[in-house]
Amino acid sequence: MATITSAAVSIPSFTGLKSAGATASRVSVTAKVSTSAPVLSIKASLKDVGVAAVTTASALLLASSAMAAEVKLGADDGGLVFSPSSFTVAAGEKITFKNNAGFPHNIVFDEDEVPAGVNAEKISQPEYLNGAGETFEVTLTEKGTYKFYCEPHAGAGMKGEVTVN
Ligand SMILES: [Cu+2]
Repeated sequence: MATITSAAVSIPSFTGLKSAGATASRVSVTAKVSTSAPVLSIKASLKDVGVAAVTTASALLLASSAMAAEVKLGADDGGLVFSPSSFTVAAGEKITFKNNAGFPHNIVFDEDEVPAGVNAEKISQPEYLNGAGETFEVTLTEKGTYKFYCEPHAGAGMKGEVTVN
């Protein structure tokens, strides 16, 4: 099942954030969340997204338990990348993203870079994975190409692509 980080919303403290120009607006929203009153409602909606991902994974787990793909968040050498950054899975195959180095990380599927009809929000993990070994699991059922990125490190090149066939 997907692991939902207990520290659901936190302010990134690393300097890499500064280079994530394309995602700056989203990051600033996150920062507000942790310091102002609307925290609970926004936090709740983020959790709903996580729950949706869990549900999706659960429903398909029985049919696909023999298949799995694991993607490291951060390379063994500490590089801010998904490893592998480009891979292929079968429809219904479980994909596990696992914190490895350089965290926190998150996994955001680009709404413009997923197959038609797929809700990118429902398959993303916007909450940061903060601890070593924390995981996020997702199962993709629509065939096609999906692109995703880590918000804090997209500017440093932490982007990935998965083909479902
Ligand atoms: Cu990252």
